[in-house]
Amino acid sequence: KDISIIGAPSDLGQGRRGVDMGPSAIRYAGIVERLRALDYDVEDLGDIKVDLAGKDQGGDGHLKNLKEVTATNTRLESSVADIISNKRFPLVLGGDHSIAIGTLAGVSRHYQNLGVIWYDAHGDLNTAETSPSGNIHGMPLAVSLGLGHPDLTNIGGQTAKIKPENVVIIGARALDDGEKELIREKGVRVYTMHDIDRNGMTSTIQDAMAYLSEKTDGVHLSLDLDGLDPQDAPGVGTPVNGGISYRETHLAMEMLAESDIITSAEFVEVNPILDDKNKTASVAVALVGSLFGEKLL
Ligand code: DIR
Ligand code: MN
Ligand code: MN
Ligand code: MN
Repeated sequence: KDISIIGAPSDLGQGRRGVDMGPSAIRYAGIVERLRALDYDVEDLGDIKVDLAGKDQGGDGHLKNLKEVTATNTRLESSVADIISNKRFPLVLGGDHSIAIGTLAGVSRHYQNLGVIWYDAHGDLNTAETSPSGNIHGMPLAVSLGLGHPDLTNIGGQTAKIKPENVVIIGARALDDGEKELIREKGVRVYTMHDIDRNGMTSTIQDAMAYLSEKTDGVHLSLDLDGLDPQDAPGVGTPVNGGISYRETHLAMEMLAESDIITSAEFVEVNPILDDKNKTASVAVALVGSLFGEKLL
């Protein structure tokens, strides 16, 4: 596996500043060195251009920064698609989770039946109609399913990039009413914190992998650091108590590495301004290590 890292330094999908520095924080925590130590061929392509100055300069409160988010994801879509065309593994660093719109648009060009693991406290299944905030970082999974504003769903061509039956959400504990409805209507598989508490992470990941591997030709991991408990990952804009532990998340990454099913990945929502001495970026790098096969012994 040859890995290409691309940063998407966007804070346009949510209200706080600082998450645009996520890619820098993750690089500072040593992501390139960590992967090279595992003997991968790693290239860092730097960051895509993001119009940070355009943030909150008017527009629609139901879809904040729509124009800028669209432009950002249009650029990211083509970078990610190119990386896969070059037979390399795209590893995308956020930025807030709105960048998953571009990542998934780019990745899905190369797959007929892309599976998605959405590791997150949230569902990110809102549309302008259901969103309580108007923040697009709460919408990328819906957009990728073809639901939402056409400027977003049309990025990279065809509207629906993924199928609802090819998606699993892991770690959910803060779902909005509209998201719950959509989950039932579309049959998206969700492993809530309750499920993880009951069955443990081992069985959760085994079940998710069995469910996805039957019918998919690739699996994208979209890991929102707020899926973890805020004690372990404090540097996020929308922390929710009662999350997945540091060690459980490593176990999940290690199991994914063993099965070798992940074909693209992104790590998002690291906000160094809200962090405790870059702890959350360091967690992200350690998780990347496990995802790429780092062993304890
Ligand atoms: C909330 C928060 N569901 C929203 N979403 C977040 O604004 O749509 N997603 N924080 O990661
Ligand atoms: Mn209104
Ligand atoms: Mn998210
Ligand atoms: Mn989240």
